[in-house]
Amino acid sequence: MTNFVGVTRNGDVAVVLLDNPPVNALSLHLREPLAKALGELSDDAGVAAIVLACAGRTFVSGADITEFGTPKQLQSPSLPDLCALLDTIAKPTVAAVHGTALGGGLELAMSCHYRVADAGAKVGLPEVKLGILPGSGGTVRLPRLAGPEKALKMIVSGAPIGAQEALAAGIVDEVAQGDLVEAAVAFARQKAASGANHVPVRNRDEKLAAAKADLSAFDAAAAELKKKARGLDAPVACAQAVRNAIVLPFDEALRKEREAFLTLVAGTQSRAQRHLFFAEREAAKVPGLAGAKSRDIRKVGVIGAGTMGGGIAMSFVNAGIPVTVLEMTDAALDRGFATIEKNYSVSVSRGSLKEADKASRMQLLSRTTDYADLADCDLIIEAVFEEMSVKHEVFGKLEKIAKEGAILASNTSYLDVNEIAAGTNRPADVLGMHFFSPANVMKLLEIVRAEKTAPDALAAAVAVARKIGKVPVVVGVCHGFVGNRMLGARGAESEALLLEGATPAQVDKVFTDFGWPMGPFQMHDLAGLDISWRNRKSRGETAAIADALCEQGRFGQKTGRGFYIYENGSRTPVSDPEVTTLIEQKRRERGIQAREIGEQEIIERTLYPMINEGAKIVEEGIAARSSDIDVVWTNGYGFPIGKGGPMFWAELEGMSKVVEGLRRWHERTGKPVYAPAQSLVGKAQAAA
Ligand code: 3H9
Repeated sequence: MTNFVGVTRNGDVAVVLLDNPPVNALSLHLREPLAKALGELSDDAGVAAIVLACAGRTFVSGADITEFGTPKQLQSPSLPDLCALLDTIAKPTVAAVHGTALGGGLELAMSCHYRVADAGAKVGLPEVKLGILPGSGGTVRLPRLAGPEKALKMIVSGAPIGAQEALAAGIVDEVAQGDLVEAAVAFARQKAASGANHVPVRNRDEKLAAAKADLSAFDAAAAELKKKARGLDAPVACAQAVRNAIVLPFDEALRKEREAFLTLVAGTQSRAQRHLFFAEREAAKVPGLAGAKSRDIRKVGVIGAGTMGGGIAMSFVNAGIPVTVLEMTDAALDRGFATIEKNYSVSVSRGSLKEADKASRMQLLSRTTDYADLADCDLIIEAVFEEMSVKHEVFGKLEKIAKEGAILASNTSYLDVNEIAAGTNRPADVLGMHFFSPANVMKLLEIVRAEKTAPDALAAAVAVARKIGKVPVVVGVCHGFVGNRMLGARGAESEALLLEGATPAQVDKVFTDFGWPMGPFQMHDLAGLDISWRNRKSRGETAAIADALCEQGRFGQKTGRGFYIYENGSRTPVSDPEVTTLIEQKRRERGIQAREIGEQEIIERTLYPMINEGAKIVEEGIAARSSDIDVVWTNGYGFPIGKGGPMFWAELEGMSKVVEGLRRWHERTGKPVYAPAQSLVGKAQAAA
């Protein structure tokens, strides 16, 4: 008996209880006593069956990720050693699963003969999200339990499934009603008494037979999933490993899985994705908020039923929080509600939402044109026109009707939240909640802490963001906050590249080759060129090419023309000779001679200014840490997760190289975006 593993007896059934808070990860200090306990119980003639259960809030949620890349990860007994040991135990072994059995946790459970799950339990192999594949038999055991196609889907997506679905798939043998451990003990006792032969999962090949005979359906499904891999190695390796499970003997497939795991875990993509896993959790730790009280948010008001307001409202009702949407007119409400309805109907027709769930979500939505109807809301978010005078008008109305302690939030993407707060008589209740479009889909939520925001209001905003499935990052007040301020630094130079000789398609290709879903010009076209045009005008700024396109009414995809042409509502960008002519004209006006622009230059002149701006943002305290910036960019702007976000990528690239590049471009152009931030210079010196 140790602190981490306890063994108790319930008659002739032994219950092994793992206790390694917070999530029972399989750290070496847990694996050692677990192997010892299993060895002893296996040899103990007085034990008829073994139940493996966990203390605390969850079953084992995986290998201990903090051990990856350290000697502890491989130290014996490793997780594969434990699974192999379970394979050799003749008496029935039963995993009692509550909370989440993820990754190595599910691999351990699948190495038992049977699994009994709590009704609320979830099981999954999320390794792909960490840039790896299951490395302890997950890819060879799951297909044997659930069939290869179900296993493929679960392993390549990494998404967990609930207990009932796991039961139907054959991953779980029983869903317990009542006390889980008691149910697992009863199940184990009954299996032991049955005298049946307990076949380890490794020897259960029945569900592989059909795919073994004809691989075409499996290969087609794998090809479909691999298409979405977008430069990531892990999904491809996952699909290959499941295929190996079908075509190779168990031990051979297991050996190949281990080999692939060790290669991936040592690679930069997995390092980057592990960095993001911890960065997201770190971002939830807001300086000055430890132990702060929070406010309850039970009802939300949203002002504006346009694309943004509608998406925000959906985010809350999706999580079961009722929302009242306010608009100026009934016609605007009709339009907004029709769009929400349509969005849910699309999900129903795709099979991702049940009709009944759609109905219950719609029921949580109410509508009004009267501010007084927002009086019972705990949080009111405005998503109205981006202009300070309009914001002041809205907040002026809100301060009159909102109940005491209600949080008043602006969804502004650029404006000064201190100024918005100063216009009210309750600045402590005011903060920014900057959603990203489409708000019901995008994970990122920048929560803007203004000078006078009360800690309990901020804590409540962070908590509700997590509740609705967003990844919150608390940021300070500056123009554009973290994401859009850095986007501005990138954008200025993208246009300069065109003036000096590059084409939109050439720049965008460098971005998609890097792993972005789209390049800056495709993104402008998608977001609408008019939005940044209006923003530039409000700040007295210009952008020669983008301004000229807007003057011609070319606002991007919504008008069918922008930096590219979009024929007949298509979303595929096609290069437009008229844009080439326009760029040439702007060049001539400025007396610029076009020159050859290479890939490295495009990277240096777009990504380096972003990194530089990011470093300045941290220096100014707008972001609490540079990993918060990585969370913003990977969750809100499509920065490739396999590169870990701009600040992590800068470390991979080498700080000296980045600073040298910034200095070089600063000398050549004199532009402030290239003047290296002090903290980058310091890091480069430390690395030299
Ligand atoms: C694997 O298993 C590989 C194997 O196939 C092969 C091996 C040979 N390790 O998320 P939370 C920490 S790969 C270490 O806020 P929740 C986390 O950092 C693994 N630490 O809680 C946080 O620390 P702190 C496959 C971990 O309730 C604290 O626990 N498994 C691990 O919102 C609480 O976490 C996964 O990928 C870990 N595995 O969500 C599952 N997991 O408090 C990863 C968590 O200092 N985990 N921590 O910030 C999760 O998805 C969620 O943590 C979980 C709980 C759903 C379990």
